[in-house]
Amino acid sequence: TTFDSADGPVPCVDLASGAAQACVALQGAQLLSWVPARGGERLFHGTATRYGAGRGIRAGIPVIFPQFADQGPLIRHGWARTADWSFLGIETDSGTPAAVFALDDDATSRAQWPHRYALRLHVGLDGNTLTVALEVRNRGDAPFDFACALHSYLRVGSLAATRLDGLAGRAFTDRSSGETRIDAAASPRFDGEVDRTYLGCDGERRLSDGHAALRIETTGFADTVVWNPGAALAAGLSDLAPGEHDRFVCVEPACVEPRIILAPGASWRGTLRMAACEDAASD
Ligand code: TA6
Repeated sequence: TTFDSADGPVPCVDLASGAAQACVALQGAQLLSWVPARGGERLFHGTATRYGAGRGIRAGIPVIFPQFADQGPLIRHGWARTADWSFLGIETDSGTPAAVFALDDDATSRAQWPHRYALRLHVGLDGNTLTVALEVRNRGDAPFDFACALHSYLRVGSLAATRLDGLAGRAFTDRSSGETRIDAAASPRFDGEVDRTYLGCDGERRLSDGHAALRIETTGFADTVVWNPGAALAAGLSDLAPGEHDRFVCVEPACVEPRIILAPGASWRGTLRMAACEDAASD
């Protein structure tokens, strides 16, 4: 199918399971929409979001590989988010059906990074739960290392009412200042730019905006990046409409530091599971 954007039709795969729905763009295998059985859309999608070959789409869940941001010599956030992935079909072996998308190295990727890899993104819907698993396999004959992330733009009603629990007391690197510190507050305050890489953390996180909440669990991803540009930086982003930074927080399961090292034939898998809850107070 296609998703009708202001920049024209975007080739997508629509997924449905009972009342739950999702839409994955083939460009970047990027989830553009997730509507769980209960409640409405949970992923951010802006009114000024731009689409087009080769450009990162500021919406949904971009897949970041093999470099995080500008932490290395390659193109910012790597090319997995702009490459055209293939849809392999629906797998049912893990119980819940999951759509599988593939991206393997090619001449263009090898010209920038001389490694042979196979990426698979598995997207499963089950009632109020979304499961996204990223798998990286080394299909070459030399080891390589990589960083990766699921750069999830999670929709919120407003930042003032937004809380992100589950990371209190953990050390993070503030990407804007380069400092590593600990915030004793139960939740970061989203009242300006927030760009934090929490290193070596797992467990459950919870994002709530006073009306709806998401329970976020990850396995395999050692780090969590939390990002919102704040009003001042957002004003410089041409693909974000004025005021729309107030409608999302990026909570990104990631492997930033250290990078994952894969021996020939070896693979790594990271999973993000998000469950939609009715409000912050219940379950
Ligand atoms: O994930 C945080 C981050 O690296 C921020 O520093 C911020 O710039 C953001 O990603 C968005 O990056 P992009 O290249 O999509 O504009």
